[in-house]
Amino acid sequence: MSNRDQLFSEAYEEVSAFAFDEQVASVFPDMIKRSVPGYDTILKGIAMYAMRFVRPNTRVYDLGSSLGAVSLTVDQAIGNQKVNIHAIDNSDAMVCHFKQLLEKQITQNSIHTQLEDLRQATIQQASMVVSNFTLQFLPPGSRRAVCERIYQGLNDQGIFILSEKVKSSQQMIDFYHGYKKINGYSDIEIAQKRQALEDTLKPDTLSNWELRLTEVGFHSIEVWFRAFNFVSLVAFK
Ligand code: GEK
Repeated sequence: MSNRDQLFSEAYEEVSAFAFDEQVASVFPDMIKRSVPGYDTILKGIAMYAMRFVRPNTRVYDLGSSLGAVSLTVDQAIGNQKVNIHAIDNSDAMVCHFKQLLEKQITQNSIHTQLEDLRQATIQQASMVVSNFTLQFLPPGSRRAVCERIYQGLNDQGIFILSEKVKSSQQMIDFYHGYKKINGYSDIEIAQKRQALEDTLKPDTLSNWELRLTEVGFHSIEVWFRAFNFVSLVAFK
């Protein structure tokens, strides 16, 4: 059982910028499940795409792996295919927690944890690259170059799954806050988390993402999941 996320339950005079530190890592499974609408469904969708598109003896990249939910899901879904799964995250706390989890797991393929900024990571021989709610944390100016590197690192017929919080109408944002309330977050928690993320998470519009993916070369891009201002896209090389 993971610890309950209560990081913003106390009223602060000043809210510090959100960081993926030890405190966040220790409540992360609860935080992401209660904050990202459809998180479990998205993981199931990723499993389905992995079963269909991951090829034996290739690589899979999990960019911004946190505690490795995507890596573990893909590993389970594909069975032993001699695939190298690269779980990349630049948070020391996240990588440490994921390594501890891996010590207690039997995996069927190799999962390599990498403490690295994904902007510097080498991506090659990949049949699948997944960024499940990570590129939203990069400075907007660096997002296109990352998409280009992902495209270049994919094998022909490889796929990129990109999940993002997207810029949307105030009404959609209000609905999303209602969803967080239903999941047990108070108004103060919702308001303070929003403030903490203000400079850290800069959402792009869905059409900007679609344009960027088309411009770097992906030939078919589709939204396969959406709930409020949270989307997941699949892009084919
Ligand atoms: C999941 N995918 O459970 N380089 C590498 N990692 C980064 C970078 C960067 N430049 N910037 C942020 N991160 C996961 C959830 S969480 C999403 C992903 C969220 C990492 C950061 O340390 C964190 O672990 C992850 O991206 C984003 O399916 O918390 O909303």
